[in-house]
Amino acid sequence: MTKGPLPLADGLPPAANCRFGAGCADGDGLQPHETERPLPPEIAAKVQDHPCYSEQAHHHFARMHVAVAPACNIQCHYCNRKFDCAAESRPGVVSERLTPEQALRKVMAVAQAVPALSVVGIAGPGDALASAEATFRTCALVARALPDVKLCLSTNGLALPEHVDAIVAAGVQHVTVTVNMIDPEVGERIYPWISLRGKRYRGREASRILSERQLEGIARLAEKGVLCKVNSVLIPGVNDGHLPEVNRAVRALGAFLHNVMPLLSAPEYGTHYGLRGQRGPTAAELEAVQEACGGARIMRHCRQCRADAVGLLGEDRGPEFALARLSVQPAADAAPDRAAHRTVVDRRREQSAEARARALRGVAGVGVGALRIRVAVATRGEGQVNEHFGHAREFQVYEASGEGARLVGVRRVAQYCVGGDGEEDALEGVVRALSDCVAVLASRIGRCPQERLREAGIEPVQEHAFAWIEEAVLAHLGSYADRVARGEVAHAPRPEPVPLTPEPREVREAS
Ligand code: CLF
Ligand code: SF4
Repeated sequence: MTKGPLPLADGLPPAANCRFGAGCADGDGLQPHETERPLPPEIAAKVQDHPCYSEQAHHHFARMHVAVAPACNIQCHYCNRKFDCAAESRPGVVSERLTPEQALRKVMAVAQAVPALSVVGIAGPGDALASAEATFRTCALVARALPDVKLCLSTNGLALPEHVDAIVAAGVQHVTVTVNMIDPEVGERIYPWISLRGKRYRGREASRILSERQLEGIARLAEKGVLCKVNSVLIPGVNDGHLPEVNRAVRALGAFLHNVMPLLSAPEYGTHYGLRGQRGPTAAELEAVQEACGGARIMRHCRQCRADAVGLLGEDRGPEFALARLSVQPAADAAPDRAAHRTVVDRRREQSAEARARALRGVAGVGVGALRIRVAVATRGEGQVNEHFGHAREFQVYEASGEGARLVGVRRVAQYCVGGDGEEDALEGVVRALSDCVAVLASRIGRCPQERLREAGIEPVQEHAFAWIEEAVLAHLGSYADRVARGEVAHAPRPEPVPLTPEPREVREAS
């Protein structure tokens, strides 16, 4: 367990029914450690090792999804579920469907092999509450077998009001509700139909009913002390201008966190939007809406997981735990390993916080003034700059200033170094995806990519290999500011990155 309290942002007053002390306020753009105050201990205990609810935790803790919920009770224009697909990395896709008993076998196998496991989630491939029997049976089995692992559900919210009591009884402490609109006029462009108690509704009426039930469900979850995260899919031209209103509404009802995610609409996904040419947002558009939603706590590290994802967010361990590969002997629990991992993480967090404080003092010494830069980081977890440039499937982009370093987003890229053809294309993709960054920090960067990055005005930096991320980012800010002051570097606005989520060259499985 972390020793220090987790922060809660200062800002707007809390919602009337908010149990989180300062409500969901955030978004002043300043650094958490400077502007936030501690979360109440009972909330801190719920989020400190949940990789989605805490950006800090996502460096250290893993989640797994069990695909026990194939059915859905609504249709979204961005959805096309695939039940036997290993090639697409997006929600709604799985390699195999599981019964609750199979899910438990898989959970036990993962728990034995992955001491970082802290959360078991049910996120489809359909709606967790449209397959409520399987969902709650799975929760009961997992809760009995692994009481120290958190349970998490994701739902579209249509069936939420009548399941809140069952959620509480099952010991589920985290529920994600996807809310893309509160205005049925917007909703009718996202949802062609919903199905409720055997009746199908269409058009605005469908969206009105969906929205009412989502909001009622969120309010009831907050009343019961269940942490509720709202996911919203940003669909340019459909709900981009509307999401700040959604943010205000869900925050007022007590939602803890708001995750604004980009629409994924590649034509090969076969969704209505994909086939109609509806584009997703650029990184700049996504950030603009996240900032406009700045009144609530905003999640910026979502990886838009598959419904059978396993591992750290962004990691790719699902295929290791396919049913056919599991031992016929049930795996024994490894609770002591998880406890030991938590102790190690506590120590890492303390070391990282000390290093960040040191780095901030260093930056103050240099005097960076109003300088604000973006730096990309290659990491495979543990909060360190510890990934080779050529192995990275994503880069975490930090904004650094005299106030600190904050994550502004994660850019997925095609892995550069997989051997064979296509490396140049992959490298160009990385350069485009990181064009707003002045530097990329990695544990190692090959000579070819170094040259290309320099040509593009992105400094390749290896000297912070295995340093804590924020410490490294701030150290780079100090060095950059120093060079700007001496006239060695001309600081100028950087071009916008495009595209936001290119398809990786080699997608096997992801979350
Ligand atoms: Fe899974 Fe969702 Fe729970 Fe996380 S994912 S059910 S809250 S344990 Fe996380 Fe994945 Fe984003 Fe979801 S990164 S898609 S927000
Ligand atoms: Fe697909 Fe989820 Fe929408 Fe159902 S609620 S149609 S599973 S995205």
